[in-house]
Amino acid sequence: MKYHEIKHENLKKWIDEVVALTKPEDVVIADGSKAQYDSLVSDMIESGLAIKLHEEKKPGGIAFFSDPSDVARVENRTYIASATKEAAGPTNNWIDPTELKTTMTDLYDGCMKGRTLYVIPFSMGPVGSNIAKIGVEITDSPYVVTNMMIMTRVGLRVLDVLGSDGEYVQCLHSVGKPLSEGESDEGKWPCAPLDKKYISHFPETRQIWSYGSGYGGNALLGKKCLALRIASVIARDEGWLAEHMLILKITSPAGKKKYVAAAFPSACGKTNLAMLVPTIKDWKVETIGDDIAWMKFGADGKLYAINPEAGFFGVAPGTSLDSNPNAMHSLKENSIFTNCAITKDNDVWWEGIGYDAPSELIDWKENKWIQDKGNKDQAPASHPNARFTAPASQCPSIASEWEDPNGVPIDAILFGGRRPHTVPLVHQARDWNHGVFLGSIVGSEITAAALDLKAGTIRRDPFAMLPFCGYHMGEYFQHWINIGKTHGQENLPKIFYVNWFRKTDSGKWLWPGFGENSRVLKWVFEACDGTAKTVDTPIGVMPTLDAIDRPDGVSDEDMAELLKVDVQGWLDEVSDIRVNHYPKFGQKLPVELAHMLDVMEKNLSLAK
Ligand code: OXD
Ligand code: MN
Repeated sequence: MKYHEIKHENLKKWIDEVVALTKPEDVVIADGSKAQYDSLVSDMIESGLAIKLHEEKKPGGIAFFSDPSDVARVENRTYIASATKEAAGPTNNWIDPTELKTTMTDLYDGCMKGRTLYVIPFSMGPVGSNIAKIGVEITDSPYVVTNMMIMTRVGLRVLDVLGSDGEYVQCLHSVGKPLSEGESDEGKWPCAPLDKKYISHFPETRQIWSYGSGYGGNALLGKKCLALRIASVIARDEGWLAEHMLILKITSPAGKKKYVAAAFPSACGKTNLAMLVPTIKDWKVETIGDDIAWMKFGADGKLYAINPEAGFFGVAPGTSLDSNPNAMHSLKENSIFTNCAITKDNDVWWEGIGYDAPSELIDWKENKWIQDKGNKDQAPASHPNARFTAPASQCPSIASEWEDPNGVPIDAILFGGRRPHTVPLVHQARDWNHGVFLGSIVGSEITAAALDLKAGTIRRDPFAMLPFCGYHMGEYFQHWINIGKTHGQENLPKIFYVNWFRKTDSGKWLWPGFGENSRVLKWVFEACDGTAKTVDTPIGVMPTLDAIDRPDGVSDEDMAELLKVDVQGWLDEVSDIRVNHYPKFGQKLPVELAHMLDVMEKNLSLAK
C-alpha cells in the first residue's frame, strides 16, 4: 500500500508534513506481513547492520550491536513537555513545549536524507479491544520496524480500525543521522550524540517526538513512551490505570484461578515473576504480560487488565534455563538480540546464561573476547542491558486468555523492590488507601553505580512509575485514591507488598526467590479468598509464621526474620519518607497518604 491511499486525512496530512520536513528518500508503510519483515531483515543483514544467527540454534534470529553511546533508556534526555512545568511535576524533566518543538524541528529538518521513512500503524492491545489504543510511529530505522512488529500489533488491519477519523497517538522517531549522497552506515548503528538525543512527550496533544537514539524504550515508542507516559495521562483523564506492571494468572490445585498484577522497579525481576515455574505441587502460573498493564473497570465493577504489548523486550544477562526457562524458550526462534555477545558459529551468549562462554566470542563492542574466569574485573562480553525481543506467543507459559480483548479481572496487585532489610517477605494493605500508600513508598536498592547514584542506597520509585509517569506524581497518587473512592472496596483488587530480596547482615539471601516465590503467591491467593492464616501488625496484615510453606534451606529462624516487623527499621523508613520523599510532592500529596504515614508511625510507636 502507498501512503497516498490511506483513508485517514489527518494521518495523511501528518505524514506529508513529516516527509516535507525530514526529506527521506522513500516512504514505506509497515503492513505487518511476514514477507515485509523478512525483506527488512535480509536488507539489514546485507548492509552489515544485522548478523544472521545460526539456522538451527536460533532459527529466524538476528543480532545487533548498538553504538556504545546508545545502550539504554536515557532518563536525563527524556522530557515531559506539558503546557506548564507544574503539570509535569517535580519528578520529570520539563522544557516549554514551544521551545522544545522549535529545537527539535531544527534537528528533524532533513534528518532522514538518504533513508527510508517507515510508517508503522500499531495497536497497543488486541486490535479492536475497547481497552486498546492506536499509535502511528514514523521512523527511519528498520531495526525499529522489526522490533515494533514483535512488540506490538502492526499493520494494515490497524489502519482499518482507525478508519477515516479514528484517534491515534503520533509517534515521531529518527535516529538523527542523515546520509549524504552516496554515503552509507557501513553496517554501523546510526544515532546522534547524547546531547542531541531527545525523548519528548507532549501530553496535552498526545504526541511523542524522539530523536537521536535507536535503542529500546527511546525508539520503540509504543512501550514506555505511549503505553506508560502518554497512556498514564489518558488514563487519568478517562478514569483508568496505565501501569508498569506484569500480569500473571495463578491456578490452584482445585482449578480456581486468580489474576495478579505486580509493579516492581526496572531490573527487579518482573519478567521472572511473570514466567515463574511454581515449585509447589499442582499450582500453575501462566503469563499474561511482563512489563505493562492497562486496567479499566468493567460493567460488573471489577478491574480488567490487558497487556498492551505483543512481545517481551527482556534483559538477557542473568536469563538462563535455571532462572527463567520460559523466557529461554520464548527467544529460541524469530527473536532479535541487541548487544549480546556472539559465538563463532553465530549463536548468542551472555553472562548468567547458565554455561561457560565458548572458547572465543565477539563482545558487544565487536572485539574478540576470551573468558578469563580468574579475572573478576573482566569487562562483560554482553552489555548489562543487552536485550532479547521475543514474541509473547512463543512463551510456553503464555495464558490462553492473554489476548482477550476484554482483559482479565485483577484480584491482587503487588508492589515490591529490592530491599535487603526492613521490608518483610510479604504484607497486605488493610484497605485500598493503605495499598496506595504502599505503592507510593516503593523503593529499591541501587545495584549498579551506573546511574550516578550510590550503590547500596534506596531509590524511591513510587508504583515503579518514577521514569514513566507522564504528569505530576502527586496527582497520580490522587488518581489512585480517587479510584478507591469511586469504586467499591469489595470489587477492588487486594494490595500487597512483597520483597524477595532480604539478606542477612553477612549478605546471605534469606529467601531463594524465583520458582519458590510461588509459595508467597499461594498465600496471596488465599488472602484474596479470605482463607489465609494472617496476623494484624503495625505495618499491615501479615502471614503467621506457619502460613507459608517453607522451601528447602529456609530455617525457622530465617522465616521468623523474613516475617518480622522491624519496628526501628520502619520508624527510620517513616522519617525518610517524611523528610526526603513526601515533601517533593508539596500540596499535591493526597491528605490520605499523609494520614497513612501518621497512622503507621503511631502503630509502630505503640509497638516499641
Ligand atoms: C524496561 C524498563 O525496559 O523498565 O522494561 O526499563
Ligand atoms: Mn519495564
